[in-house]
Amino acid sequence: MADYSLYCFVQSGNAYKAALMLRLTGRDWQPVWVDFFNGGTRTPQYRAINEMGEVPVLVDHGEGDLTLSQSGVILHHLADRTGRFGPQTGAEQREVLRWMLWDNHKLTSYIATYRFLRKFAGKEGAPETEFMKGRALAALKLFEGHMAGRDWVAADRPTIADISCCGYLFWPADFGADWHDYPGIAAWLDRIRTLDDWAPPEALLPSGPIA
Ligand SMILES: N[C@@H](CCC(=O)N[C@@H](CS)C(=O)NCC(=O)O)C(=O)O
Repeated sequence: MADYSLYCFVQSGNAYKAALMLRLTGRDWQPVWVDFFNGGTRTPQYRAINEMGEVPVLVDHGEGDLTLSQSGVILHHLADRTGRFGPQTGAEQREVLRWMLWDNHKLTSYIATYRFLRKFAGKEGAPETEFMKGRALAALKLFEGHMAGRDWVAADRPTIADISCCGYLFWPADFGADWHDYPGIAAWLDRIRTLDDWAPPEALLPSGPIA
């Protein structure tokens, strides 16, 4: 058995955050595919694993099958376990947390929901989709302002804040973004691609039939 199991599916940028961290830190892990598009996160069996009914879930077999949900918690746990990509000072800790909270609330959540409505739910142009589009584009604009003129999100090196914020951003076509309009984000994504052992979501996460 691998050291870690990750409940995941390839369309999930939140799962990609955990998978990318496992990959960049050279962990021995195995994916457990969740049939999200057919209600796989809503079954009693899955709710017993994660009462929040969400992917990703990480099981750390080396810690007595410690079972973690929320990508931010998973990233912090792996940073603690590996000594990689974590904050090193109190100021960095606050900055990493600040951007991860912002990512979870404003960047990933709006982009993921907009992408879901547009790409998977067939609701392009619907009022709720347009609302989410506005929120997503506002978050990207703000993030571009932050990334312009700096290399990494929260420190002078890549941290779990970068891994969190990039979760959905390797799929710009899915949410109608053109990175030429966001040169700071584009250059940062290129920097992430150059990290040792970086791989895109499709190379790390399992897929299955959507419907
Ligand atoms: N804040 C959570 C978000 C997780 C999340 O929304 N996961 C989606 C898949 S990408 C999910 O499982 N949604 C199931 C649902 O909302 O019913 C995290 O970072 O782990």
